[in-house]
Amino acid sequence: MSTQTAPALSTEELAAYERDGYLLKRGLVPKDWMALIDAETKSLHERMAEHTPENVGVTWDKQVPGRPKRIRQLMNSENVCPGLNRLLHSDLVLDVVEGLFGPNIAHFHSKLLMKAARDGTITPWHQDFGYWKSAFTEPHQINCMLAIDPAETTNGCIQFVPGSHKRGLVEHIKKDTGYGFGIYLPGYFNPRNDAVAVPMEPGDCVFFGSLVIHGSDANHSDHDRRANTFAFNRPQDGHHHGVLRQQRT
Ligand SMILES: O=C(O)CCC(=O)C(=O)O
Repeated sequence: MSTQTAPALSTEELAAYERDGYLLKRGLVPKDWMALIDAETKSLHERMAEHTPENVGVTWDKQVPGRPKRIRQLMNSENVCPGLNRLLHSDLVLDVVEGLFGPNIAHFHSKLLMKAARDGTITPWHQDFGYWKSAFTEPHQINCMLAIDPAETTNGCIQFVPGSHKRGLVEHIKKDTGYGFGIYLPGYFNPRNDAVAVPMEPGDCVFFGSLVIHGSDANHSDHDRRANTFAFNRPQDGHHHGVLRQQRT
């Protein structure tokens, strides 16, 4: 149970999440926690290329000849980064999730989205429920995406289509991209004038549901764009890696 006395979210924040389908919480994670996460996720490309533990799942980015091997996505990131594991179980994150999602919270999965400098590829427009509909009957999931590096448009910060969660699930295309993210909306990552880029600083977290349309550009810069997404669902929906909070009945 939460030990906080002040509510994690204001009325304005709750209204913004309901309206837009996402909510940015700036500076949620303290600097010393971020220093640990930064250190533990440094040189991860090289370490995983040398040896990938069995309890994680790595998808490699498209490798351009002459360029290094780069991780695009690492599933079960809590197993390689104790700092992320601490954050996943913390009131810092769970109080916000509870405020937006309700008191019954399970850990669906955690993943690092590495998007390396120069090599990190596009995440085409999609709704997460386009991926998850085979596992769940209802789009009742929530993500918390943590910025580890500063993220802006030049290095592929996340972009959302505000309010798109209200229009329900759209038909997705299924097509191998060679680097994961093989389920996406028609048009792949064509520019959209209804999308809003969300630049983030290390320690900022953006919370979003599984129906809001989002995507992100390739990393065209010399700066990595490491991020980690924790995904949560309801214990009663199954397909989870442990119950994190449950309301007493
Ligand atoms: O890496 C990104 O910017 C986006 C990741 C994403 O859209 C997802 O994991 O659903």
